[in-house]
Amino acid sequence: MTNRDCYFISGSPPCWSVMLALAVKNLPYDARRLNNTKGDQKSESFLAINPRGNVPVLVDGDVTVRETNAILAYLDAAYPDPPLFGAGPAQTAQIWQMVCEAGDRLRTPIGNIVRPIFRGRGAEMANEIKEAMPPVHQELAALEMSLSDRAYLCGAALSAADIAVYPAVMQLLRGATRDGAEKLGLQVFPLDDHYPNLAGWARRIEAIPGYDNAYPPHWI
Ligand SMILES: N[C@@H](CCC(=O)N[C@@H](CS)C(=O)NCC(=O)O)C(=O)O
Repeated sequence: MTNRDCYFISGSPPCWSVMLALAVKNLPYDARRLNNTKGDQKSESFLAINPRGNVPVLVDGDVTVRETNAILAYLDAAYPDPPLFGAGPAQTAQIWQMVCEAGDRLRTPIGNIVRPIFRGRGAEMANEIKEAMPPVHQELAALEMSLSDRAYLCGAALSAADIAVYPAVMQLLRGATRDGAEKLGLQVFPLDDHYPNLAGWARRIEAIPGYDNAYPPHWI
């Protein structure tokens, strides 16, 4: 039992980002899993914590924060070591830029690609899925290139950019390994074959102490 609760839905990339940030900062927390299918996030008790009825939500003592990026910013301000948003204005801006773009250009489109696959509607939605992939590949190729001369997306140190991007990439990989997904030609799995630098980067993230606690429980 800690004085810090992280409310999450298993497999949600934004929740995973927050839990990775807690791991990087070595902050103990109680992972409060909500069952999306049962609508736990719309229950009266949870709406009292977050009237918007979504996750992630961090309750840190007296402070309650919703919205992934707000939580990352809060954690970095409250617990600066190690920093998630770099050192100095230029690096901070570069990291924020990638965090914002990760949401728009990876998390949202990847969510749209994998949702039908997870729901067993991959074949039915094959055309839409195939059309949605090229912009995602374009983003992945840019990340792959940037990782040719650095360990992490914004430099030598892990930052919020890595934490924002990683869960979306993992969600895409999981989608690519679901039954029937091989017919969709997603061209991402295994990651080593398609994006070797990203595969190495993913392994570095997976070595973070506390990584296992953040891993989506229903994926185990
Ligand atoms: N902009 C929000 C989006 C959060 C979000 O989309 N959460 C989803 C899980 S990935 C959720 O709570 N879905 C359940 C619902 O809205 O009922 C953030 O970044 O925190």
